[in-house]
Amino acid sequence: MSTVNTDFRCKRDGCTPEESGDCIDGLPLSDCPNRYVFEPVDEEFVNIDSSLVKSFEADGIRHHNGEALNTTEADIHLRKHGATVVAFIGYPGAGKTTTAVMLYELSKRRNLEPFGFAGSYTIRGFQERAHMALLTSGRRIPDTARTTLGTPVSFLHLRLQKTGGDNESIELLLSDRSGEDFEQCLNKPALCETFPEIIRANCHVLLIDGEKLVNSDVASKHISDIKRLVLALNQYGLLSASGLVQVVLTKYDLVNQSEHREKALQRFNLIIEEIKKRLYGTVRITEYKLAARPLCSQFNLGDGLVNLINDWFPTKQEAEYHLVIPTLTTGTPYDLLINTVRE
Ligand SMILES: Nc1nc2c(ncn2[C@@H]2O[C@H](COP(=O)(O)OP(=O)(O)OP(=O)(O)O)[C@@H](O)[C@H]2O)c(=O)[nH]1
Ligand SMILES: [Mg+2]
Repeated sequence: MSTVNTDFRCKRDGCTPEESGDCIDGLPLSDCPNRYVFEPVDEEFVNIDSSLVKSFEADGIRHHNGEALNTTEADIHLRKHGATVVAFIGYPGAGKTTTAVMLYELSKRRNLEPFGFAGSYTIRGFQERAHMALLTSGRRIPDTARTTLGTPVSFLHLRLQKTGGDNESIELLLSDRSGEDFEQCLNKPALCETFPEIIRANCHVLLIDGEKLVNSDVASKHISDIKRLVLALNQYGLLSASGLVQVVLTKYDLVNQSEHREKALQRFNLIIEEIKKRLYGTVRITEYKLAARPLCSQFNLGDGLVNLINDWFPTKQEAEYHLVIPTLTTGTPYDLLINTVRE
């Protein structure tokens, strides 16, 4: 039986909720944006996590504390436990970080049926990224902090479990990289070959910014930039290496309520066609529309996320075997006799 262990710590100097049980700002602990869960979420994770921490120490790497993993830590995790690496690819503001955060937030709130939250080593990493979307940030409109240029790629860990039926679970490492890094690849295509998450990915998620596709002033440039990025990645065989490319139209709520909706969808289809042409036969390509954090009530939070997750689960191949007995015209009498026996 697993038990939830919620030993909260605070990032603020002088605030010690673990001793006093109170927040220095007088907030309920559940609303404090600076808190993080010090211990892993359940007993099963305590065991796994402590070995993870030990190995980090053995390698002289910082003690793991719930923050997003750097590349070395992600590699250690992959070697020890394995995971499906999901590489989010997209230009600044496309919605990469928001997508990762919403996977965590919605699974935790049981709003991602049939997938439920089953643990994370990087709760603090998620919470830091989610902060600007929460009421406690003081914002009226939820937002996500920019992943600024120069920030090295990081990885957020999430374990999801399918509810009902077979209770299958999946370990995910979700990449978080600044969109500017992808812009730099346009002038220096070889750069994308140095992105560890792109090389290790089991799935590449290419995010197309819906907000840009509805705006005819910027749509053409966005489309052209996407095509050039796909060319650069393809030049080094990086996209086909993962076996799955998901092309995702983000901020679908904005697309849907725009008077240029149809035009934007046509533009998205053109991008898909181009990608399919480029990658034909080398990789499985799926396409989705996503409203990870819609601003209008016609959409539910995370509309479209479940489709992405479904693709990340390994597909079960149901093989059918048929016994084929060729009809013999020559052979020994025994050959001819057994050849008369059919299924
Ligand atoms: N309306 C709407 N806004 C969204 C949606 N998803 C993300 N956004 C907003 O789009 C903006 C950019 O999202 P991010 O997740 O920071 O984008 P990013 O790709 O990580 O950008 P960089 O970190 O700059 O590379 C934020 O203000 C989000 O709140 C959505 O589904 N609908
Ligand atoms: Mg970001």
